Amino acid sequence: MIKGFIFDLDGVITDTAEQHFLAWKKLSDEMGWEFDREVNENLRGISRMDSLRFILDHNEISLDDETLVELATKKNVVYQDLLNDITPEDFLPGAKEILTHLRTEGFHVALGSSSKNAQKVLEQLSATGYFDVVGDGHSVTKSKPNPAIFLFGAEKLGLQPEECIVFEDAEKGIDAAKNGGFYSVGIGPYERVGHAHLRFDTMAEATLFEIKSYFKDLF
Ligand code: G16
Ligand code: MG
Repeated sequence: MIKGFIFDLDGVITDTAEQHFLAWKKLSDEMGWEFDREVNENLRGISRMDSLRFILDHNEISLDDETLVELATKKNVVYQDLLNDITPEDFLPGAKEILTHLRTEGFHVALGSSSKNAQKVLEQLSATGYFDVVGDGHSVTKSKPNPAIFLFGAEKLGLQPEECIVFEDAEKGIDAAKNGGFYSVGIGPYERVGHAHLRFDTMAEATLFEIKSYFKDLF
Protein backbone atom coordinates (compact mmCIF):
# COMPACT_ATOMS: atom_id res chain seq x y z
CA MET A 1 0.00 0.00 0.00
CA ILE A 2 1.53 3.33 -1.05
CA LYS A 3 1.36 5.88 1.76
CA GLY A 4 4.23 8.24 0.91
CA PHE A 5 6.24 9.94 -1.79
CA ILE A 6 9.89 10.99 -1.74
CA PHE A 7 11.04 13.63 -4.22
CA ASP A 8 14.48 14.45 -5.48
CA LEU A 9 14.95 18.23 -5.85
CA ASP A 10 17.12 19.24 -8.81
CA GLY A 11 15.50 17.96 -12.01
CA VAL A 12 12.23 16.97 -10.32
CA ILE A 13 10.88 19.90 -8.30
CA THR A 14 12.97 22.64 -9.95
CA ASP A 15 15.85 22.80 -12.38
CA THR A 16 18.93 24.06 -10.56
CA ALA A 17 21.18 22.25 -13.09
CA GLU A 18 21.65 25.58 -14.89
CA GLN A 19 22.89 27.35 -11.74
CA HIS A 20 25.19 24.39 -10.97
CA PHE A 21 26.50 24.59 -14.54
CA LEU A 22 27.17 28.34 -14.35
CA ALA A 23 28.99 28.02 -11.01
CA TRP A 24 31.17 25.07 -12.14
CA LYS A 25 31.85 26.89 -15.43
CA LYS A 26 33.05 30.01 -13.62
CA LEU A 27 35.41 27.97 -11.44
CA SER A 28 36.62 25.92 -14.43
CA ASP A 29 37.31 29.02 -16.51
CA GLU A 30 39.27 30.55 -13.63
CA MET A 31 41.28 27.35 -13.25
CA GLY A 32 41.76 26.77 -16.99
CA TRP A 33 39.84 23.45 -16.94
CA GLU A 34 37.71 22.14 -19.77
CA PHE A 35 34.07 22.06 -18.75
CA ASP A 36 30.95 22.17 -20.90
CA ARG A 37 27.26 21.21 -20.79
CA GLU A 38 28.04 17.65 -21.79
CA VAL A 39 30.39 17.21 -18.81
CA ASN A 40 27.79 18.94 -16.61
CA GLU A 41 25.20 16.29 -17.56
CA ASN A 42 27.33 13.72 -15.67
CA LEU A 43 26.98 15.73 -12.43
CA ARG A 44 23.22 15.23 -12.23
CA GLY A 45 22.31 14.05 -8.72
CA ILE A 46 25.89 13.48 -7.50
CA SER A 47 27.39 15.31 -4.52
CA ARG A 48 29.47 18.50 -4.74
CA MET A 49 32.77 16.72 -4.00
CA ASP A 50 32.00 13.88 -6.41
CA SER A 51 31.14 16.51 -9.04
CA LEU A 52 34.50 18.22 -8.52
CA ARG A 53 36.30 14.87 -8.70
CA PHE A 54 34.51 14.10 -11.97
CA ILE A 55 35.58 17.44 -13.51
CA LEU A 56 39.18 16.90 -12.36
CA ASP A 57 39.25 13.32 -13.73
CA HIS A 58 37.90 14.66 -17.01
CA ASN A 59 40.83 17.12 -17.08
CA GLU A 60 43.31 14.47 -15.86
CA ILE A 61 44.17 16.62 -12.83
CA SER A 62 44.89 15.41 -9.32
CA LEU A 63 44.78 17.73 -6.27
CA ASP A 64 45.20 17.26 -2.50
CA ASP A 65 42.13 17.07 -0.25
CA GLU A 66 42.59 20.54 1.22
CA THR A 67 42.57 22.14 -2.24
CA LEU A 68 39.52 20.07 -3.18
CA VAL A 69 37.56 21.45 -0.23
CA GLU A 70 38.72 24.99 -1.00
CA LEU A 71 37.62 24.76 -4.65
CA ALA A 72 34.28 23.09 -3.84
CA THR A 73 33.59 25.91 -1.35
CA LYS A 74 34.47 28.51 -3.97
CA LYS A 75 31.99 26.96 -6.42
CA ASN A 76 29.34 26.85 -3.71
CA VAL A 77 29.66 30.58 -2.95
CA VAL A 78 28.90 31.37 -6.61
CA TYR A 79 26.07 28.79 -6.66
CA GLN A 80 24.44 30.18 -3.51
CA ASP A 81 24.50 33.67 -4.96
CA LEU A 82 22.70 32.41 -8.09
CA LEU A 83 20.06 30.72 -5.90
CA ASN A 84 18.88 34.15 -4.75
CA ASP A 85 17.24 34.59 -8.17
CA ILE A 86 14.97 31.54 -7.78
CA THR A 87 11.30 32.46 -7.24
CA PRO A 88 8.01 30.56 -6.71
CA GLU A 89 7.64 30.74 -10.51
CA ASP A 90 10.53 28.29 -10.88
CA PHE A 91 8.80 24.99 -10.09
CA LEU A 92 9.21 22.60 -13.04
CA PRO A 93 5.82 22.44 -14.84
CA GLY A 94 3.65 19.87 -13.04
CA ALA A 95 5.69 19.73 -9.82
CA LYS A 96 3.55 22.10 -7.79
CA GLU A 97 0.40 20.41 -9.09
CA ILE A 98 1.34 16.91 -7.89
CA LEU A 99 2.64 18.24 -4.54
CA THR A 100 -0.66 20.05 -4.00
CA HIS A 101 -2.63 16.96 -5.01
CA LEU A 102 -0.66 14.74 -2.60
CA ARG A 103 -1.35 17.19 0.24
CA THR A 104 -5.07 17.21 -0.57
CA GLU A 105 -5.19 13.40 -0.55
CA GLY A 106 -3.26 13.13 2.72
CA PHE A 107 -0.12 11.32 1.50
CA HIS A 108 3.13 11.66 3.45
CA VAL A 109 5.79 13.57 1.51
CA ALA A 110 9.56 13.87 1.93
CA LEU A 111 12.41 15.49 0.04
CA GLY A 112 15.39 13.25 -0.77
CA SER A 113 18.06 15.48 -2.30
CA SER A 114 21.86 15.20 -2.47
CA SER A 115 22.13 18.98 -2.15
CA LYS A 116 23.40 20.73 0.95
CA ASN A 117 21.53 23.81 -0.33
CA ALA A 118 18.13 22.11 -0.57
CA GLN A 119 16.62 24.08 2.33
CA LYS A 120 17.56 27.37 0.68
CA VAL A 121 16.11 26.24 -2.69
CA LEU A 122 12.82 25.20 -1.00
CA GLU A 123 12.62 28.57 0.73
CA GLN A 124 13.22 30.46 -2.53
CA LEU A 125 10.41 28.43 -4.15
CA SER A 126 8.15 28.86 -1.08
CA ALA A 127 7.88 25.06 -1.17
CA THR A 128 8.72 24.05 2.41
CA GLY A 129 5.02 23.57 3.27
CA TYR A 130 4.67 20.68 0.82
CA PHE A 131 7.13 18.48 2.72
CA ASP A 132 6.69 16.66 6.04
CA VAL A 133 10.40 15.76 6.05
CA VAL A 134 13.42 17.33 4.35
CA GLY A 135 16.28 14.94 3.65
CA ASP A 136 19.26 16.67 2.05
CA GLY A 137 23.03 16.51 1.69
CA HIS A 138 23.39 17.10 5.45
CA SER A 139 21.12 14.17 6.42
CA VAL A 140 23.31 11.23 5.35
CA THR A 141 26.93 10.59 4.41
CA LYS A 142 26.55 7.96 1.67
CA SER A 143 25.47 9.38 -1.67
CA LYS A 144 23.29 7.95 -4.42
CA PRO A 145 23.33 5.13 -5.71
CA ASN A 146 23.42 4.25 -1.99
CA PRO A 147 19.78 4.37 -0.82
CA ALA A 148 20.63 6.16 2.47
CA ILE A 149 18.87 9.45 1.67
CA PHE A 150 15.61 7.70 0.71
CA LEU A 151 15.79 5.34 3.70
CA PHE A 152 16.24 8.44 5.88
CA GLY A 153 13.09 9.99 4.38
CA ALA A 154 11.01 6.82 4.73
CA GLU A 155 12.09 6.32 8.33
CA LYS A 156 11.25 9.91 9.27
CA LEU A 157 7.85 9.50 7.60
CA GLY A 158 7.36 6.31 9.61
CA LEU A 159 7.01 4.21 6.45
CA GLN A 160 8.63 1.13 4.91
CA PRO A 161 10.39 1.53 1.51
CA GLU A 162 7.70 -0.55 -0.20
CA GLU A 163 5.10 1.96 1.01
CA CYS A 164 6.85 4.82 -0.84
CA ILE A 165 7.31 5.99 -4.42
CA VAL A 166 10.55 7.87 -5.19
CA PHE A 167 10.71 10.51 -7.93
CA GLU A 168 14.16 10.90 -9.52
CA ASP A 169 15.73 12.41 -12.64
CA ALA A 170 19.22 10.87 -12.24
CA GLU A 171 20.39 7.41 -13.28
CA LYS A 172 22.10 6.93 -9.91
CA GLY A 173 19.00 8.25 -8.16
CA ILE A 174 16.85 5.50 -9.68
CA ASP A 175 19.57 2.98 -8.74
CA ALA A 176 19.42 4.31 -5.16
CA ALA A 177 15.63 3.99 -5.00
CA LYS A 178 15.69 0.43 -6.33
CA ASN A 179 18.61 -0.54 -4.08
CA GLY A 180 16.52 0.58 -1.10
CA GLY A 181 13.43 -1.38 -2.12
CA PHE A 182 11.36 1.64 -3.17
CA TYR A 183 9.05 1.99 -6.14
CA SER A 184 10.52 4.51 -8.57
CA VAL A 185 9.31 7.09 -11.04
CA GLY A 186 11.96 8.35 -13.47
CA ILE A 187 11.75 11.82 -14.96
CA GLY A 188 13.71 12.13 -18.20
CA PRO A 189 14.83 10.12 -21.23
CA TYR A 190 14.81 6.32 -21.45
CA GLU A 191 18.63 6.24 -21.77
CA ARG A 192 18.91 7.90 -18.33
CA VAL A 193 15.98 6.64 -16.25
CA GLY A 194 14.53 3.81 -18.32
CA HIS A 195 15.31 1.41 -15.45
CA ALA A 196 12.69 3.08 -13.22
CA HIS A 197 9.42 1.20 -12.57
CA LEU A 198 7.59 4.00 -14.40
CA ARG A 199 9.03 6.79 -16.53
CA PHE A 200 7.81 10.14 -17.82
CA ASP A 201 9.65 12.56 -20.09
CA THR A 202 8.76 15.51 -17.84
CA MET A 203 7.04 16.25 -14.52
CA ALA A 204 4.09 17.72 -16.47
CA GLU A 205 3.01 14.18 -17.42
CA ALA A 206 3.63 12.73 -13.95
CA THR A 207 0.16 13.31 -12.53
CA LEU A 208 -1.19 11.46 -9.48
CA PHE A 209 -3.89 10.05 -11.77
CA GLU A 210 -1.28 8.46 -14.09
CA ILE A 211 0.69 7.10 -11.14
CA LYS A 212 -2.37 5.59 -9.49
CA SER A 213 -3.41 4.06 -12.83
CA TYR A 214 0.00 2.41 -13.29
CA PHE A 215 0.52 1.22 -9.70
CA LYS A 216 -3.21 0.44 -9.29
CA ASP A 217 -2.72 -2.64 -7.10
CA LEU A 218 -0.69 -0.57 -4.60
CA PHE A 219 -3.29 2.10 -3.84
C1 G16 B 1 21.77 18.10 -6.72
C2 G16 B 1 22.33 18.23 -8.14
C3 G16 B 1 23.80 17.89 -8.27
C4 G16 B 1 24.60 18.55 -7.15
C5 G16 B 1 24.08 18.04 -5.81
C6 G16 B 1 24.82 18.65 -4.63
O1 G16 B 1 21.21 16.87 -6.48
O2 G16 B 1 21.63 17.43 -9.07
O3 G16 B 1 24.28 18.32 -9.53
O4 G16 B 1 25.99 18.27 -7.28
O5 G16 B 1 22.69 18.37 -5.68
O6 G16 B 1 24.49 20.00 -4.52
P1 G16 B 1 25.13 21.04 -3.46
O7 G16 B 1 26.42 21.48 -4.03
O8 G16 B 1 24.08 22.13 -3.41
O9 G16 B 1 25.27 20.33 -2.15
P2 G16 B 1 19.63 16.41 -6.33
O10 G16 B 1 19.83 15.18 -5.48
O11 G16 B 1 18.74 17.44 -5.66
O12 G16 B 1 19.21 16.12 -7.75
MG1 MG C 1 18.10 15.31 -9.36
